[in-house]
Formats: sequence, structure tokens, C-alpha cells
Amino acid sequence: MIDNKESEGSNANQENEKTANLAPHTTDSTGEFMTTNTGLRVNDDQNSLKAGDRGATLLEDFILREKITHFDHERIPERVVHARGSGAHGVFKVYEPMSAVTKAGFLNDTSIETPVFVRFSTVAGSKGSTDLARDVRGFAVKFYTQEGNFDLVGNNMPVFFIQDAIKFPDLVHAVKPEPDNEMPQAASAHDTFWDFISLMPESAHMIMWLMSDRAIPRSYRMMEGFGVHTFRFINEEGVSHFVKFHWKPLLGVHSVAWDEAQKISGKDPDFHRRDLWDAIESGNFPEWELGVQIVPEEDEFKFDFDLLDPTKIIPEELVPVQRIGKMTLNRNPDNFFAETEQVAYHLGHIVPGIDFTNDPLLQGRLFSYTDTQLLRLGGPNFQEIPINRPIVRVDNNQRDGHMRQTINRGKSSYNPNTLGGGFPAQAKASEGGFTSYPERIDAKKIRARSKSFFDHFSQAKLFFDSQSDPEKNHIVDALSFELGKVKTVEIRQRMVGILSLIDKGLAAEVAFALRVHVPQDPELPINHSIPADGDPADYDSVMQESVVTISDALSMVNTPKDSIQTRKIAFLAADGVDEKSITTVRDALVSAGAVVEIISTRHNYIMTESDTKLPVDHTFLTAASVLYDAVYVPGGTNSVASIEAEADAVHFLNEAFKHCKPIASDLSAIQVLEATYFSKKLPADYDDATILKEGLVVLDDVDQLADKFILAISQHRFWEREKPRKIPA
Ligand code: HDD
Repeated sequence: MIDNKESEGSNANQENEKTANLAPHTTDSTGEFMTTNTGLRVNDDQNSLKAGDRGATLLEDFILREKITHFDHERIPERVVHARGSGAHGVFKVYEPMSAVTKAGFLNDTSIETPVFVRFSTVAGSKGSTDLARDVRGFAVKFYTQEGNFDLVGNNMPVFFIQDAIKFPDLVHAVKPEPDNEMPQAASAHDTFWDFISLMPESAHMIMWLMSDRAIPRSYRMMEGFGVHTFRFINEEGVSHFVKFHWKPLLGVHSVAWDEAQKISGKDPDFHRRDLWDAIESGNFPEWELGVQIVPEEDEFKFDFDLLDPTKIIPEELVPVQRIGKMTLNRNPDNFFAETEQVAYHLGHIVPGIDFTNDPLLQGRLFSYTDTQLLRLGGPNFQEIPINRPIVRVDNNQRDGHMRQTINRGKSSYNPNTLGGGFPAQAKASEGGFTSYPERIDAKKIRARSKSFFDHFSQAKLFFDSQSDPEKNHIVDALSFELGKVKTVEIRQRMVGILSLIDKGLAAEVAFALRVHVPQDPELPINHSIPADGDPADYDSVMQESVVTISDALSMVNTPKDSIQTRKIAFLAADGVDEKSITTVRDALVSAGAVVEIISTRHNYIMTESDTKLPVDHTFLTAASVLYDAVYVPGGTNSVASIEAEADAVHFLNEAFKHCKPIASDLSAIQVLEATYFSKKLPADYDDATILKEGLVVLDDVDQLADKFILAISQHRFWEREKPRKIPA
């Protein structure tokens, strides 16, 4: 039952208008008696009411019936896409008033901290699927503004698979598990997905993103977000500017390796959820800057692509991203179902100062989101669920329906009225009333696609060309994996044809792995989403000469690498560890913001050489290298001997090496590294240049070692190591 106790959730001190708004709906049973839903105190929650202690249960048992009935109805349909997700509360603050382009209050008042609720998600998998699937990540932000809720329902990739919402059910049917046998779960590596994609050249650009490491982020906290569509900003004078929204993570953009992702899926399928939760619990609040690319209305046709086409980015070289504010996630939800599961985002939740464009994907989404909540949340009153309520008043003449919470006083529920004094009253624009941008429309009603949407390859090529060599290799590997799982050879062949239009070398490498041929002179494939009476010739793709040929912003190599904040470092140690060797490095890493965990052969604690107890976080049974960013082996004769003798420890190091992670060892523990497969690759020297290239640090002086290890960890990964691909782990 509901009471008025303050929320005592994880970070109850993060007070704002939304926490106050949630408080009356938040409850805590500490110190209370158990009751039924009608408030009757329960005397026996262990036994049902029976005809004698060995007799049948009586229908009269209303307590049993209420409990079982509620349980029977606990589940609601999972989201048709983005079913698997994790949420967090936070705040957003704008840096400078944006009045030149938008009148949105929360983008103008620098004194206001706007509460937000963010939900990150994967797209294809079910609610209980792994976080580490190769997939797009949803990045949905609900701003509880003083003018009502504004939802920015984006992804971690700036483009989309299709140009028109009418293709969305086809796309999703193709990527979801196949309908006859419901396999595979949370994976695009199967025939129906690639069958569809190989017939949809417009998805070429998105496929490059999906096959890149962006699809396997290290953390939700280390990925970008994008509003994808071009939206409009409207200022007080009614002037419209086009705008693209970006989220830039302050920790940089980082990924894991594909082999690692698959192993994490087994070792800890909640890896991203846990990472987000733990970061917030430990006070390491994730932060993103909100970026905007602004295009004046008169520049609409200045580009070699159409601003309304959601398969295109505006290269940052053409229109820079201005960082206009910061979002900080500072409180974990109190209850997953009540908040993260029941939150309902909708692209159509906007505020004055923000408006839509005619992007046909955006337009279709405007229908889908409310519609889906009606089924998922059971009726039209889902906006009354606490997490969805705005922090401002809601007054209108909408009434009744399943589970109505609001008790509306008075006789009139219509407008105009005199019996209710004419209220609620319409608001003038000057009073905050929303008015749509009066875009001129003079057109024939027609089912068609603009020819300005027909260039499907130049930005796919721009993306591929902008990647570093390791990133390109990962795209080749990802395609070889995904298409390798496709059973129908014709689909593989068709995809190689499409790839050859993006980059001949890429196509050749994938074709080599699949043992199919690269078509000599591939024709631009026709767009198969053509009407029955359409002439395919009218739908030919056209390749534009891209003005920007390389965009640094597209490569993760160029992300900031100046911090080890929140990185998880494994220390492999056992009884007899050298106290200085372990504590000096631990203290240095922790003061640089990293999280250190000791992994040993037994639980609970280890004793150092000087007889001090150090707590053990995991054993080799409960931890794995794929759950850490780097590894350190401290010195101490007995500890080193135990670790060297532990096959799982050697595997731990081999695997960390294979996944290109920084590895450090006290020189006195070198015998552990010598037991690994990569012992032959240990460099002769450990100066900064070698460390920056190889990511290996072996030194006698542990103070110096700690400094160099921090330098290595801040680089994240040493992809160069992948070249030999011969580490068996
Ligand atoms: Fe969507 C959920 C993002 C295209 C229909 N979408 C959903 C979520 C995100 C996105 C982040 C999860 C929200 C949450 O956490 O609750 N969707 C996108 C982006 C798109 C996109 C960035 C392209 C630019 N979506 C799209 C189209 C349609 C939908 C074209 C339908 C025509 N999306 C839905 C949906 C979902 C949804 C069926 C499922 C659950 C929900 O809405 O609340 O309505």
C-alpha cells in the first residue's frame, strides 16, 4: 500500500521536483505489520485456510485468493522492441540561454535543474536477454520540465535502418528470433535479418554502425546518444531552425571486443545494468553533455543529402556540435517495475520551442509510441503512473478509463462550458500554450519517396573510411561472423555485392572469409521498398560525391583518453603477497578514480607477507577477465607461486591479453607472465612509448609502475595486439 514516507532508496538525498512528485507514491514497509490490500492485518502468511490440518483448502480463504490472484497478474507485455533496459534518475542543466534558437524554458533558464529519467536498452532481445548482444542501444531521456514532459527518444547510433516508418514492422520481424523456432535470441546473425537487409540498400549506412564496435559498448556510461531525426527549434519570434540532438559522454566512447562480448554474455548477462547501478551507488555519477547541430531554415537544401532522411548524419565538419548543457544521472530507481518498466516514452511529448519535421520515420513514430503504451500499460491512464507524471499540473477534460487515479471535481468535463466557469481554459502562446510551427504545405497526396533519399552508400562509405585500421578489421570480422551464421548462400552473396558498393577491400575480405566472390561490376541495387505498380528504374540508388570524405568524429579512436575513472582493475594475489607491491598500486589507481578488486584462490581475505588481512572480492570461480578493464599481478614469493600454479589465473591473463587490455606485473612476479601464452611477446623495455604501443608494464619500482599503469589503462585497449590472433583464450 502507498504511504507518505520519504523514499529511502539508494540516493534519497538527490531531492528535486520529480523526487517530491514520486514521494507520495513511494513506500517502505520497515517496522510495519503485513496487511491485505484492504489494510487488514495478516496473522498467518504461511498456511492457507483448510478443512483440518490435512484437509482441502477452503474457497473462503480470501487472503490466499488475493495473494495468488495478484501474483497471477504480475506480468505485463514486454516492449515489442527495446524490451531489455535499465533506468536511472538524474538532472539536466543548460549552460547558456538558447533563446536565439528556442524558447523552450528548460533550455533557457540556467538556474533550473530539470529532473530526468533515462532508460538505456538493447533493441532485439527479450526482457531477460544479455546486455552484450551486438545491437543498437536505446537512449531515451524524459525531461520533466516546467512546461511539461519532453522525451528525447534516441539511440547510440545517429542513423536508422529504414527511411519510412511503414517498414518498421518488417525490419523488426526480420531481426527478432525467427518465427518457426524462436531462434536466435538477441542476435541479428541469422537468415531473416540479412535477407531483409540485403534487399534494403537504404540500410547500408546503419549496417556499418551496427557492425562496428559501437554495437558492443563497454558501458552505457561510455556511449554517445543521438536524437537521429532532424527536429525543429522555434524561438520567441516563431523562427524555425533545424536541429540534431547529440549526447556526448564525459568518460569518452569505448567498446569491448566481440569475443569478449560473447563471453560476458555468459559470465554476467547483466554487465551493463550492473555497471550503471554500481557507478551510481558508488557516487560516480554518469555525465553527458547535450550537443546540438543547428541549421538555419534557409540552408535546408544546402547539403548533398536530405535533412529529412534518417539514414544520414550531418557531418560535424559541416555543422559543428555545440555543447549546450549537462545531464548527470545521480539516483538509481527504487523499484524496477514501477519505474524502469512502466516508464512510457513518446517522441510526441514535446514542449513549446521544439517541433517536428516531415522525416517520414519520425512521422510514423508519432503514432506508434502512444499506441504501444495502451497495450503494454493497459489503457489510456498510463500518464498517471508516477514515473510518467509531469511535475506540472495536468488539467483537461479527459476522463475515466481503466485504473483512473485522478479524482476530478465538478460537473463539467467538456469545453466550452459555463458550469465549470469555462475551465480548464486554453492558454495563449504568450501563456505557454503550444502552437505547431506553421509550415507551408501545398502538395498532392501521394505514396512515394523523394529522390533526394536515394543515395544509400556515400555516407556508409564515409563511416567506413573514417575508421582506424583496427576498427575496420572489427567491421570485417563482425560481417564475417554475422554472415557466417547465415545459412542461405545467396543472401551472403547479395550482401557482399552491397558491401562492394561501400568499399571494395571490405567486400573482398568478407568474401574471402565466406568463400564467395565479389561481383566485378556490381550494379547499384534497386530499393526493394517500391510500390507494386512502381517502375524499379525510378527507384535506382544514386551515389553522391560526399563533400566530407573523412570525419574524425566517427572514429572511437579520437575519443578522450585522459582518465581511468570507474575502470575496473583485477589484482591477482594470494597469501604472502608483498604488501607494498599491492597497496601502492591499489592506492594510486583508486585515487585516480579506478575500482580495484582482489581476485584470489579462496574467498574472504588474504594475508600479506607482513601479516595484514586484505579483503578478497572474488575467486577465479566467481570472476573472469572479461569483467575487468585491466590486470595487475603484485609481488610476494608465496602469492606469486600460488597464482602461477593456478591455471585459471594464467587463463585470466591470456584472455586479458587477447582482448587487448593493459596488463601490469611487479618485476618479482614476472614468472606468472612467463607462464602465459604471450610470454614471448613481452617487450625488452618498459618506457612510455612501448607502454603506449603494447599496454604492458613490468617494473621493479611500484610507484613508477602505478604511474605507467594508469597511463596504459587510460588508453583503454591496445588493438594492435590483435594482429597475430593466436592467443588461445
Ligand atoms: Fe522506437 C521503443 C528509439 C524508430 C516504435 N524506440 C523505442 C525505445 C527507443 C526507441 C530508445 C525504447 C524506449 C524505452 O526505453 O521505453 N525508435 C527509436 C529510434 C528510432 C526508432 C531512435 C529511429 C530513429 N520506433 C521506431 C519506429 C517505430 C518505433 C520507426 C514504429 C513505427 N519504438 C517503437 C515502439 C516502442 C519503441 C513500438 C516499443 C516500446 C515503446 O515504444 O514504448 O512504439
